[in-house]
Amino acid sequence: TLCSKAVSSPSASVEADEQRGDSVDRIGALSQVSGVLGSQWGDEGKGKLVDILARHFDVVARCQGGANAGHTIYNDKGEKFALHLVPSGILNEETLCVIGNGVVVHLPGFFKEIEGLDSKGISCEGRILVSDRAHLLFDFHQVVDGLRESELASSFIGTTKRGIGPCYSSKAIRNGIRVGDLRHMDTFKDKLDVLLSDAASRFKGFDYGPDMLREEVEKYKRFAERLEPYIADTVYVMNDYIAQKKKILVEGGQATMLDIDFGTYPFVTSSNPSAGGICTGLGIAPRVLGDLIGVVKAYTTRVGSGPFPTEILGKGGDLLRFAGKEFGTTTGRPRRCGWLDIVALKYCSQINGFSSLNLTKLDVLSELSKIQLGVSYRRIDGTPIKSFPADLRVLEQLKVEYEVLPGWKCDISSIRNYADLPVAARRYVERIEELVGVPVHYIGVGPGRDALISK
Ligand code: 2SA
Ligand code: GDP
Ligand code: MG
Repeated sequence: TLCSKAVSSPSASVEADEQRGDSVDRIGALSQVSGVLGSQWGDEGKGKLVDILARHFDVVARCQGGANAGHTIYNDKGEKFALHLVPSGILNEETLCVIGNGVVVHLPGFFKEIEGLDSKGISCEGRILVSDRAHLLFDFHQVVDGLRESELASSFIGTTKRGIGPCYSSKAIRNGIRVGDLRHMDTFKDKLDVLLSDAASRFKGFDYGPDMLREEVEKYKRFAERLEPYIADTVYVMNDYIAQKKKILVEGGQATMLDIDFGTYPFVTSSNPSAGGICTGLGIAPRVLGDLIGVVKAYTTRVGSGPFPTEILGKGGDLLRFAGKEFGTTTGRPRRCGWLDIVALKYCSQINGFSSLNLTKLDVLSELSKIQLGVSYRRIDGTPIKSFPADLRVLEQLKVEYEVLPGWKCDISSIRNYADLPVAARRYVERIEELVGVPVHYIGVGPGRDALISK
């Protein structure tokens, strides 16, 4: 059923236009350097928001992660785009996209992504800059990712097998190869040999011989030429843009609960998807950072292994998975589903200092007659837990206390004004604001660009 106040054709209504005006004002007022960060375990809908905001920014930059990210966007014609390494600003022709030093770059995937965009009429030439300081992620990193996962057997992390952990390991152990090294092909072969020999000596299943090295070097000679127009000193470019008062939007990949420092270690990714990653991954100063928008799904999902206190097992979880189409954008894996976890969200908001939240996928909860909010944790002995615990054992055994709120039981996907949402939906939004202490400025009620309510 459609909600009684819902307008049937929102794009044609005067009300919707006015509302869009409001949201443009709010978006237009965002700080010179703003960020969009995942505040759960990823897939909150960051790509959609970045695409919407991009029109109001000169630059959209990625600062961490790599092609493990999957950011889904629908353009005005309803065509679907799944972006991995390319920033979600690419659909807006005026926007320059930057892949910062903190990103790990798999060139075969990068060129494939660019070709895919090109075939859909999106030209990337001259619109993407790749940092000369970014590390190259090779096919072998992906193979090693798979071998490590197999070795872990039942305690596997559930990585995307995109080579992320192994590439950041090469970076940290200091034998990684950077984008800028493509300009010195004379030493490239020896550096790559060190990496491949290392992998071969560590993993029995790793097949390595001189042919592989020769072929890989030949391939990278061609990539080096092809990438040359994209390579830049992005630290200089970013700071120059900042000095010129240009507007920069940072697009986070993954999320704080997957952060290598703050997430549910070791069930995390290998970068810092939280606010700190913006500075280290782009070379910009903390004091230039302004608004940081936390993207929060109206419920919670997680792909891969690891603790998930508010997970709904069985039928309830299946219901959310199908209603929300919760399958990995990169790997197609079914996402685990659960209730919104306020304890985790408060922890995440503390770490990042969100100025506002974008609550997404509120429409997905429309069928439910009751909605639960995980508001506090207790140890099995009953003692309250103050904040999100680091200890995996505590996390696995804790008891979540829930608040139960009434559902609204009607379709809200065509509503564009906050006031037109059913009372129960508004109560849900406002209870989240109250509990987290951060205002919700944007509410997603569908995957499309127009399905955004400004509050
Ligand atoms: P990795 O590959 O080393 O970064 O995996 C480590 C953990 O991080 C999780 N991770 C993600 N979680 C949600 N979404 C991600 N992107 C894709 C998407 C995922 C997909 O948009 O759907 O398609 O499966 C993402 N990338 C990394 C991962 O699940 C591990 O828990
Ligand atoms: P990201 O990794 O944070 O960019 O998120 P993903 O793209 O991996 O997953 C979010 C999914 O939800 C995508 O398929 C989006 O098209 C979709 N989506 C985003 N916002 C909304 C919303 O408000 N409602 C609905 N129904 N879908 C949404
Ligand atoms: Mg995703």
